[in-house]
Amino acid sequence: MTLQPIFDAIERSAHRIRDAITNEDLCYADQCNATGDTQLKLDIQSDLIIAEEFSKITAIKAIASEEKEEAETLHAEGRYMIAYDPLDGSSLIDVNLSVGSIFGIYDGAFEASKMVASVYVVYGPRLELVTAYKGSVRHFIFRHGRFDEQETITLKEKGKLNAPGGTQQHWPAHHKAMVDGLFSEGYRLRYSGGMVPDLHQILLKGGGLFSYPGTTDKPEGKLRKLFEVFPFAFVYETAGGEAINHEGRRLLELPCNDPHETTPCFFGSKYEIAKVKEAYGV
Ligand code: FDP
Repeated sequence: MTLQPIFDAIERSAHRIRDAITNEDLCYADQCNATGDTQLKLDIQSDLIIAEEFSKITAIKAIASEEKEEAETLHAEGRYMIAYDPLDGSSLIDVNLSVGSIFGIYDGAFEASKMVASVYVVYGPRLELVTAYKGSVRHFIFRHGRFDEQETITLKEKGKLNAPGGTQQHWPAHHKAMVDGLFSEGYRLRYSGGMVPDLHQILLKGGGLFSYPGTTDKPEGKLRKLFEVFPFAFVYETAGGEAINHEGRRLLELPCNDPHETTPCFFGSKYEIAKVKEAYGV
């Protein structure tokens, strides 16, 4: 069964969300999402847009959104389950930095081992879309009315960028030593605070490390397995990189007992992931 109708629905959502980001008010809704973050009206609107587009695709059995507590069945006879973060990094919109949407597509169950594809959209100066499916990471840029395919994305063995997430004050000492070690090897800091553009930048510039560790205030990290971590782990592995947790386990082997569960996570090319393992003793 082809995933093309799902990719097409994501493309339609991307245009509608891009339009909402450009034209709608940036005010807060009077509610919090399932993880306790205050929701912007735009978060809710983006969620509604995606749910509406997915409801038209009969191959989709169920959807789970970062903005909602529970998964929702769309078509009982459908095959695929999609977990998505409709507008990741939305707190950056007021300063006009890039944000994104993230989608993990699963065959039959929301388990990392059942992931068959992942897709993300970058709303930046340009509208871009990346798919990881059937062993390749494809990159599209929207111009002249259509998504134009670029070169396939592959990570080099070793990159140059370092994107360290979380509050430094709360980092464990070995994590700080690892981050400092990369800087002393000449790595450059590239961190906007938006997971989508930060990971996208590392992918397109050939490699590096994005880390979001467990910290004293957030021992299990901040990033959510189902909505952020698994989809990007799938992209990084497909591009020839690696994605692990603080114990050196592949993120795509981790269980997920609650849709909003988080995990410490490290995404990078092989060289930088080896450095993480060395620093963490795993
Ligand atoms: P945001 O809270 O703005 O939605 O998913 C949450 C996220 O952004 C990621 O996009 C980003 O990588 C991370 O939080 C940034 O967190 P820190 O500010 O703690 O580094």
